[in-house]
Amino acid sequence: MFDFLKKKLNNLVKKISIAAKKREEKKAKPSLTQKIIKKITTIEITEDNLNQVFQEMELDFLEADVAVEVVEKIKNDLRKKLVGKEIKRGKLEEEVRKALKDILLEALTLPEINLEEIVKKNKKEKKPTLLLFLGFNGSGKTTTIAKVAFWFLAKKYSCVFAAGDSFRAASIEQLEEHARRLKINVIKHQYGADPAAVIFDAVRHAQAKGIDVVLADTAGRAHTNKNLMDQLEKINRVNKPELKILVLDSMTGNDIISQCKMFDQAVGVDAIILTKNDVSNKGGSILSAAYVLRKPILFLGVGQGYEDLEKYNPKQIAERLI
Ligand SMILES: Nc1nc2c(ncn2[C@@H]2O[C@H](COP(=O)(O)OP(=O)(O)OP(=O)(O)O)[C@@H](O)[C@H]2O)c(=O)[nH]1
Ligand SMILES: [Mg+2]
Repeated sequence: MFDFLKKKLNNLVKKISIAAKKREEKKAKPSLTQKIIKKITTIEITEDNLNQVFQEMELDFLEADVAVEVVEKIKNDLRKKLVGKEIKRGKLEEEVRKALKDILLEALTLPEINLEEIVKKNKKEKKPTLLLFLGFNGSGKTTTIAKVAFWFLAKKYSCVFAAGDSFRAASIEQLEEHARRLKINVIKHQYGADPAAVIFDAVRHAQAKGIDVVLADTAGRAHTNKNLMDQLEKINRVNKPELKILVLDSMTGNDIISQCKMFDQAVGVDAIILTKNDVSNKGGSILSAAYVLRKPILFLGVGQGYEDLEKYNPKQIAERLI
């Protein structure tokens, strides 16, 4: 995971260090002894060094799916942390690496949502928690719903699915198959039915049976599907979900930014789950999603199995990246 971006970031560290060293070698003319010693043992990174390196690496960042905004942030923060600072020659690479790691961690640190606490609190008030999953076609909504249910079941919370995708062929059967394996119920209507009503029924069912979590599937949609976007707005208005969770496919690269903005405008996005991190490998989309969108990321999807769901952990990601 993230190997591609990791390689690029390590290159960045090396290049900044090399650029700074090269300039020092050119510049070093003997002056006072003290000065010479200082020159030999310390080094200074200049604005030019950074500009040159970032110019060289522009394509690398794009290739790794790092959004332009993020590249700008990294550059500006590195400037603040490094330019003009005298660094011991032998520590150059280490210092650059440390600065970059701090910057990444800051970019990756997001407001947090404690999913379990929310469910626990609602349970005390005898209220089921409705989680609505939305996103583009094929982003991984249905699979993620099953994974999140598995996560709740492991914590001894009860779950029910709402078959809110009555649009795509075989979508209900897909959800039913997951339900069968996880041994939980699905509340469904026929294909073509109003998803707002299906989800409403599922919540009523959960209330009657004392079920803790309602996980509502929805059809994949894009902003060009006016009818489907209106439908989503109705689902939201009728059911007032506790959380609207946007499922984003990390393979789609920087597209996830416009996708999020679009769903956020339409119904408001409370949190994000980023899927397919096991296949995307590039790593940049997670950095872009975190830094540009500033929405809580609940989990990362890292495979097709139910257990392939990782809690989002910015520290761990920063460690992995550099
Ligand atoms: N490798 C990998 N595959 C995933 C992950 N999440 C989902 N998938 C796969 O992505 C494909 C699409 O997943 P679905 O869950 O059907 O996506 P969806 O968003 O519900 O699709 P629509 O309902 O058609 O919009 C399936 O083959 C899933 O197995 C993940 O984290 N890693
Ligand atoms: Mg689906």
